[in-house]
Amino acid sequence: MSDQAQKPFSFKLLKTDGAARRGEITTPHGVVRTPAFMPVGTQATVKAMYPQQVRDLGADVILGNTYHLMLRPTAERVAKLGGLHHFMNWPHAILTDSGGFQVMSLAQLRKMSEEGVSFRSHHDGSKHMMSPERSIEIQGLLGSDIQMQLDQCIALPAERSEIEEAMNLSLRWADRSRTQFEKMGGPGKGQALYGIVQGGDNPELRVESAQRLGEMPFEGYSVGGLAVGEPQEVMLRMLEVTTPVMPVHKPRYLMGVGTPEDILESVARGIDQFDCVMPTRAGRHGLAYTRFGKVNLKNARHAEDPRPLDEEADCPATRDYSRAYLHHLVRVNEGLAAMLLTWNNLAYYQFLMQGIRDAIEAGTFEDFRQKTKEDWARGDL
Ligand code: PRF
Repeated sequence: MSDQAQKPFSFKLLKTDGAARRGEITTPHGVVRTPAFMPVGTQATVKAMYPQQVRDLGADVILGNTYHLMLRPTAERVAKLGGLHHFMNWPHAILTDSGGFQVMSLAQLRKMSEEGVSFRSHHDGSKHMMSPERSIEIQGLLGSDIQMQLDQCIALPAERSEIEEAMNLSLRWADRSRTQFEKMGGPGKGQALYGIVQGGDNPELRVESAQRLGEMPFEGYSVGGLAVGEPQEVMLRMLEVTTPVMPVHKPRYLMGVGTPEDILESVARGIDQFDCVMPTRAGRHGLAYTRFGKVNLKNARHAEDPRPLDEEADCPATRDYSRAYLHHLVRVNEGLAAMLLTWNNLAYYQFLMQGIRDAIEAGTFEDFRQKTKEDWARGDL
């Protein structure tokens, strides 16, 4: 892998506008323009999309999931078949989540200990152990460019003592993850490992977590444990106290967020990377994101509407199909409904990110933010 050795992981901060940042992450599988939205490809596929289509929309990086892929088809099998990029025919950057969050939300009979999480598969009940070391080992077998430490994310609201315990455990796991990552030669292959800030809805714990993590040598830093049941204003307040104490010259990734508004407001508070199932999942449930807010195509009001979702858009799904037709496809539950609406939604998310990046570069982010919010508020007429 000599070409990988020539292209180590790096992050360049190109421009700031207020707290918003425009940057560039270099990985062995290409450059990621930030702020970036990473479409979710949990099962080695961005559901209902061809990889080339995802690329054509402007995605530089997608997200894969350790938990799902370790169970099926297994990380060992993906490695034997040439790694995740080759397996799924996505030659661009891939970020993988560590599995802790998915174990907590999906697996059965979970048991947490200092060592890690033992659990049973939600498919066949088979027994597994996820430790910080095993998670890094799996992400190494998958060959992802950007890897995540194993952490403990707890749902909110929660007691301070519970939040503090999870934060401290996550910090100890950060250290073990780093040791394993170095042992496997990750940095030498141009791969990156991000530490994850926890601390729930407690500002003091958020600051402590970010500071202690910042003293450890990671290529990037994630903010976890948000968008887990708290109001949006609490999430944004946590970002306001956290990002100022995070390393300036490393990328910052807000995990599992969010709506277009969450993304816009989080960029305004210094976040560089996002992932969320929202555009893809909503697309499979008849919901379209557009410049003028959300459109629920299940609704009978679209049954005879000949207009496309947005005639000025570049995406064929958005521009070339009537709302009446999309409504029909959703109502009869056709596969094409999911394909077209996912395409539209990811196109809108990437359009939003491009607008954000252009505005930061031009020093007009504040105007862009206001204008974008006005358009959403106008609603779909
Ligand atoms: N930790 C990890 N993955 C995550 C989260 C987290 O806290 C979240 C929370 N929004 C989403 N995905 N490892």
